[in-house]
Amino acid sequence: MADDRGIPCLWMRGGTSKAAVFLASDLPLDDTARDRLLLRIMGSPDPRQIDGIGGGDPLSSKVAILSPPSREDADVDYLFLQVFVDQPRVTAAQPCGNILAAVGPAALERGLVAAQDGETLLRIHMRNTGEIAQAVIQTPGKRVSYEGGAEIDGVPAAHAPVQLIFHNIAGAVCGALLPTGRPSDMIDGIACTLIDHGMPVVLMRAADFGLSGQESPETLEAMNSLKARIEAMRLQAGPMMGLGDVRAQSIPKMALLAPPVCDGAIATRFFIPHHVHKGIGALAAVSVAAGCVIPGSVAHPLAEQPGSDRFRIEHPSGLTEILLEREGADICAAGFQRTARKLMDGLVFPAPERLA
Ligand code: NQM
Repeated sequence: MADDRGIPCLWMRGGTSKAAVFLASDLPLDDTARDRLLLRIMGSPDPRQIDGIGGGDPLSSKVAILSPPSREDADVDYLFLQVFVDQPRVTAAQPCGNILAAVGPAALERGLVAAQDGETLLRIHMRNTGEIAQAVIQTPGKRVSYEGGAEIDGVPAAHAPVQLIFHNIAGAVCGALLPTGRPSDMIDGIACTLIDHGMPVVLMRAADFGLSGQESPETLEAMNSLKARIEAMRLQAGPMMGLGDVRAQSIPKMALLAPPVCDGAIATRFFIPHHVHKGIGALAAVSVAAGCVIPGSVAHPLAEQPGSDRFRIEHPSGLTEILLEREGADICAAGFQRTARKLMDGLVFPAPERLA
């Protein structure tokens, strides 16, 4: 794999994030060698990622690796990697629902899956957690179409919808929906709900930090003592959630919650974990929605319960609608609609190896 010949790469928007999408066969087999190469491709570590294709933001410093299915009940395997912007670190410990929206179109573009005329249903094996997601991609004339009328907050203009549905993703990362077995725990004197419905999240009341929960990401980003306090809580939450020492991890995510103000179910501000999200992660929003229906959780008394199975989660860019299908107290399916777009298809040239 000679770097000077370039490496085939699709640069895709998935939901409100962007990722470099590769075929596993175009990358080194060895994980350490692969991660070192990805750091050079994205331009990390560097706050601006100026010598790579990363955008200097965790939301545009993401990688998806696709390969033929390793399970009979899947059509494609998807491994998500978060490439840290300002640290020489790549992690497979967190999943990503936004980039998941780009996986179906990318798998079709690369010929890993044959398109049907009209819509194509793909079963995506999410290798980070071992779960299957079902994706419906618009494929008129057996070609991926990115054009359509679906709008998501945080992305200008309308595009083709990508529907994503999950079954049994409670405890996908931590092994249990409520990893401590309790709907609420105290950390540093603050009530928290430690939850995993696809993404490990610590739910907290914004009011307990003297905040309204309507602050802008920039305002929160500038509050250094708040950030240090939340990070100290996160380091305690990690072992409580069975995640071990999370100092070098991008999970759990930390959510400040408040009553809704835009006709949604609940308002959120997310630390992911060292930057404030400009919107919300898709699976993180599923975990918040799940928290809203659990009596005794931090979210439950703040939430306006919708009269349907659609939970509109408020965030700094607008609203993200989450479907929660329930049978009694159990959540049997969850889903959301995103859009995705091919931005560039070509060869990427990694920066030179850095001297230690
Ligand atoms: O929660 C950002 C994003 C995400 C994650 C992050 C995501 C999800 O917006 O499913 O999509 O929390 O690191 O891409």
